[in-house]
Amino acid sequence: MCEENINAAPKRVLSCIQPSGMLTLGNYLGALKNWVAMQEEFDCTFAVADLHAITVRQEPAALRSQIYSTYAILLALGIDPEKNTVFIQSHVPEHTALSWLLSCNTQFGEMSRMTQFKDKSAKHPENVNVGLFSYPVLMAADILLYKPDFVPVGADQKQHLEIARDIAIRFNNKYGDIFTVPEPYIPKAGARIMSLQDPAKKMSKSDDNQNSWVAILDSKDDIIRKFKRAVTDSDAVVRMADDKPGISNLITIYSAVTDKTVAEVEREFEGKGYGDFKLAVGEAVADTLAPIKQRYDEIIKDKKALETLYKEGAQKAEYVARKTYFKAMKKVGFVL
Ligand code: AQP
Repeated sequence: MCEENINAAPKRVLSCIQPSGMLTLGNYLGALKNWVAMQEEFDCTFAVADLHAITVRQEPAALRSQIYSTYAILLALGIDPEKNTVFIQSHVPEHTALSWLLSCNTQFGEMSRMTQFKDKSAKHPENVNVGLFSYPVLMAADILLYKPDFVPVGADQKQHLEIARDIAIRFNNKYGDIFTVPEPYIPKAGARIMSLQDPAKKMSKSDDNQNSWVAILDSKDDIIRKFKRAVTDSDAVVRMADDKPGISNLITIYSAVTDKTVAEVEREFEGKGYGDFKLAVGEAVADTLAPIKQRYDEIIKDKKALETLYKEGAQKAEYVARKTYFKAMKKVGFVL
């Protein structure tokens, strides 16, 4: 390795998660497992994106408890709050402040093309609010404040990162060099986990059907029960195939939690029925999640320690966010 690389500062990565429900196995296998790995290689900023959660209706007491529990789960997974910046988005007011500057530099037309807005407004026709519409601008602010080199993205978030990049480039062209234009980071491994009740849809924590998702904090009994009820087909062969989305999803899950290849899984269950397979998936998932739940139970008991950590996290985040925000304000022409 050349000397230049040895001395180079680690690249910066930013990632957020919404406390819009109980974090699921999908969040874990698709994103959080990678967060834990990324902290070894990058300078990471991780946020609990609570402001985003209220784009759909949240019951106040439940929201508060979900924010605590999401933060505690990050710690229980092994994310180190000393090494990284781990904070709650609403504790850093520069997110909403910068989002106003960005909103005034974002066109109505480009926001109208966002597929997530179309999906979520179709799902909640009684609450098509302005926040839901402008959500990607707040997300652009979340990202651009911290000047990350990379933002990990799943397929569903690609469009939002693209708009954040477009906004950054436009702003820089107009006002000068303010924002770093982030690159997408495609993690080495990241499974897309589908609903256990409708394998055509992704597993989502806000799905009203509780049998469709497995929460990271579910008990072993609940996990096994949910897998037993998982929708499959009548073919009774454990094989990955496009016309077997339910079984394929279970194979993906089993392979992700056991680190076995799909071929190994298919071999292991050759000649066995779906009952045996579903039980094995449930048990393997429960075994993977049990130590996380155990650490979580310890962490959540000590609210004072948790408060100290998220406040320190907010201070670290704000130090960076303020600098970017005031630079942008100054360049736009505000009197500071
Ligand atoms: N089913 C999934 N499979 C793989 N990855 C997933 N992620 C979410 N669901 C799956 C990834 O988790 C990260 C954090 O997501 P988020 O909570 O900020 O928002 P989301 O993608 O909208 O997740 P949900 O669970 O579907 O939330 P709701 O129901 O509130 O909309 C992201 O990296 C996401 O890709």
